[in-house]
Amino acid sequence: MRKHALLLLFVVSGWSSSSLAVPIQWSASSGGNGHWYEAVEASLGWESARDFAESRTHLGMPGYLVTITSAAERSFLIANDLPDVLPPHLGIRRAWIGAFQDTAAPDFSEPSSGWRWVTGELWDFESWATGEPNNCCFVGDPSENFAELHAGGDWNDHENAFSNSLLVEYSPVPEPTTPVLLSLGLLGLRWLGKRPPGCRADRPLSLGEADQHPARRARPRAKSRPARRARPPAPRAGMACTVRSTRTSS
Ligand SMILES: [Ca+2]
Ligand SMILES: [Ca+2]
Repeated sequence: MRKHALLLLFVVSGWSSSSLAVPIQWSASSGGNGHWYEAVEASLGWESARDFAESRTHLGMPGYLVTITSAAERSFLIANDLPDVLPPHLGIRRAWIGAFQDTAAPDFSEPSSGWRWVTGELWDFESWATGEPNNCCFVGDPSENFAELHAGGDWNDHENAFSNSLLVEYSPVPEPTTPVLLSLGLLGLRWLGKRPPGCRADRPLSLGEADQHPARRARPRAKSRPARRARPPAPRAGMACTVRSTRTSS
């Protein structure tokens, strides 16, 4: 379906012109996470695309390169023609996603290990195309450490300097309530000799009790943007937004 084929011309200061598809929501009523997704036609390297995505907002929610963390989310994107709504680029409808290879990670090894999401979400779902990731055939970079999504839902690792469109995901920023803050608060209440609301005993909450505490239940959904996101190494001078590859395959 092409129900979100409306495209608007958008000029990004310092970057190439981009066209934006109307964001669509994976609604909770359809079993989704309530997040919004947007295809952006661009000609950006991965790091520039990441920065561009994080400069955007939708309905007050911050954007970031899409993180595909489940088969259901992958299916949602496919069903809504993402990235198929974008024009072909070098013969393939494709877009950057928020996956990168952390070369400093203890588990890093080429080509398949050390992959991370820009949001810091758990990496426990993959959808690589056959033979990918292969860390192969790069032109301008020393390696392929960034992922793109192809029409049909499969991923390919590619070099940062490759010129590409992108998919942006939008979700609410989580409240500052975390297990760490909750624990600190409970310790403080214990120090003061007070009981937190809902406690039936003058003692710290057990882990199970903490899960039932109103403050804990107010935590955002599991797939939310963390306060600090893992980021790949800083770009080398002159690399970002530089189109060096002219090949048609990956
Ligand atoms: Ca690689
Ligand atoms: Ca590859």
